[in-house]
Amino acid sequence: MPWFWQFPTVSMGLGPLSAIYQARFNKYLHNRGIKDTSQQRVWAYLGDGEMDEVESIGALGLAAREELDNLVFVVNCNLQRLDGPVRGNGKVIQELESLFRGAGWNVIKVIWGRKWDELLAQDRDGALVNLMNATPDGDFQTYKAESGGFIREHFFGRDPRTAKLVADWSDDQIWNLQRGGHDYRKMYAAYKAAVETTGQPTVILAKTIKGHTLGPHFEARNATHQMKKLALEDLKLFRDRLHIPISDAELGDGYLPPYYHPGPDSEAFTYMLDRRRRLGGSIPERRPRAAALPQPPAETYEVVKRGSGKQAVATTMAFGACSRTRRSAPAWCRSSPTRRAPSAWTRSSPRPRSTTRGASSTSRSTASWSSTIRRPRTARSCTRESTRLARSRRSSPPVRRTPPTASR
Ligand SMILES: Cc1ncc(C[n+]2csc(CCOP(=O)(O)OP(=O)(O)O)c2C)c(N)n1
Repeated sequence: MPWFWQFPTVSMGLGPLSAIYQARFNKYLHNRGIKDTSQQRVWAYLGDGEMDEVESIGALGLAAREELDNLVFVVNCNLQRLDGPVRGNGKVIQELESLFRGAGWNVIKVIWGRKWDELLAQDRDGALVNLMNATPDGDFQTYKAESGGFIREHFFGRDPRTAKLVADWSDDQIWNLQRGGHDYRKMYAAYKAAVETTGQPTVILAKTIKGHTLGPHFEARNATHQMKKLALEDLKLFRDRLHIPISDAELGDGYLPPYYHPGPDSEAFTYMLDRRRRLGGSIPERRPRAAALPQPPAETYEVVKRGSGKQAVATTMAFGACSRTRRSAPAWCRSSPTRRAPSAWTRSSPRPRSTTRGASSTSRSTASWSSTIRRPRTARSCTRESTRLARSRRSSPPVRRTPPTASR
């Protein structure tokens, strides 16, 4: 698979960070007229434990400041990480909400599934909402590792008003009260609201159960992350719960269960293939289209070969000097994407001019180094960048006594 290509996201924290910078780059491409990315969106699917990594939250402010409405985070809040609760004594969803909202994001919480709506509609004095807010994540995890009867007693039973709400309900009905992240209608509504949001990035905080549908030995257990094999009994439950048409005989002892294929003409299969086709293939693929750049002629490097006088030259300075000998290195200058962009960069004067203000005769060489900075006239961010560069040039001492232009 020589062209297989993916972002490196397995180390927790890299996914959120690269998603933000990818979304920002897509905006950049669009704003500079290089590519129409107005219909592209970056979706990052993240864990609630993963949000504790510094990388996960380090660039949230930038995403809001840059108004990245092409970016959606979906945080799978199953309240568990590798081998235990994310916030046993707290509420990670509330915490994440304040974090994202404070950073300027649009926050959508999908906590309760549809079946709770009926109870919430009857909760006139807010007793149920109060109970929901006062129950820490560790308890919610315990409930889903127990049973409907346990939830009746230890959750609803804590307040006579909430106990009354479910008095007519069976334990099974209570057990089947879903969390929002497993209710596809609620999730669809959240996705729709996210893609319709403008001027802000969106985060969807979806409450789920770790090991959902895998049976009582897996769901919401602290060890779920480490459990790699389903016992025959769990396998049968899983099959029944998801209505998978595989017989007991086909399951055998459960060690090597068969794969299920819905058939090449089934609705699910044709839909899946169609989506793949529309995305351009079955796997992420690198499709390089850039033409190979010619090596600049040897004389391009003359300027650095002569040395830098008394001080050691920085790589950046040397590169800048080479780049500036445009007479000898025009090919790669011409093929740089920024020169193709319909922006002010293409309209800058053919000869570089100094942007160093107040360059005295004693700092001639500084002015010369700074002369490579061409100020763009339209792009705000580029103006900021060139000002920053000019400032840093002024504050650092020149490394050459003789301006490179003079030697040409
Ligand atoms: C930086 C880093 N540290 C540790 C790990 C090992 N690791 C893999 S998954 C995981 C727990 C993830 O928990 P969470 O983000 O809540 O996601 P969940 O699996 O519950 O969906 C850990 C610690 C890792 N991948 N990267």
